[in-house]
Amino acid sequence: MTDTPAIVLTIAGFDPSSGAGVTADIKTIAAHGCYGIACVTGLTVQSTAGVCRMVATDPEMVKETLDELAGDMAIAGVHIGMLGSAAVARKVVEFLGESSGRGKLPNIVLDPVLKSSSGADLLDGAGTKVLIEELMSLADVITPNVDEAAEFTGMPVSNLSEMRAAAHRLHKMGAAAVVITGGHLEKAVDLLSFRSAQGVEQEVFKTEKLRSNSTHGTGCAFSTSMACHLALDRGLAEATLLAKTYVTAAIAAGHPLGRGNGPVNHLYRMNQQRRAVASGSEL
Ligand code: PXL
Repeated sequence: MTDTPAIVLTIAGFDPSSGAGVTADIKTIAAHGCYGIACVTGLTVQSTAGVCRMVATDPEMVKETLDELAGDMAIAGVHIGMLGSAAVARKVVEFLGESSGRGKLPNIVLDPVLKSSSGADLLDGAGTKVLIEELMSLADVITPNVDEAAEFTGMPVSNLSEMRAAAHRLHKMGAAAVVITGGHLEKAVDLLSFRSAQGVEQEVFKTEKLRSNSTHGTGCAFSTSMACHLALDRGLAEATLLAKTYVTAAIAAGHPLGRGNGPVNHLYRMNQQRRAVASGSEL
């Protein structure tokens, strides 16, 4: 019998085009050799052209799903994406917090999704307040992009020194570790910031920016990849580097799909394996 894979739970919305949300996350989790389980926080009507509508899940359904899964399986990592409503966000807090009586789940990565890349609201003001005031401090890492970091801190975040300052503010607001993703900046720069015995330590990850139309779901893919690497016992810096490498390769391997902003290719490694098998080379 083969070893049981690490189980990674994604708590996120449903994007029927599968570029973002739970169906995309399951692909990312499978690409990392982990076993994915999911709790759907809301449905969206969307295609590569953008989000038309979002309806949050009944909060009781969310709580019951999460309790049922956690009672059944040993969860090694948790990814949180779109929450959909304040009521759902509160149920996720109840599930992850001390009041659950379950003990802390390991490797919780919070991607604080506020809007879709096409600009649709995926969490309202009340939900954002729950996210900032209650959920942020329960996560091991949060992965805001520069716009989300600016919204949470009220500070401008458009270059590396502003990213550093915003990360310090986010620590003061309760975040244990932060990766601010700057994929939209001139150079693709991510900043990892975490508390250590020496105080706050920060590490910068830079790559050339890819010009591509296959960028739908990059935030979900990055944060889910981080949850997988942490679940596989990699440290924060290694997980950040490997997640960035995964997303960059998934963008580069994207196919032109749909009439809008197409999905990243979450399963690009399967194609590499198929090519290796077809050419008779070793895997
Ligand atoms: O990329 C953010 C995001 C997360 N989750 C769902 C989404 C989107 C963006 O469209 O639809 C379900």
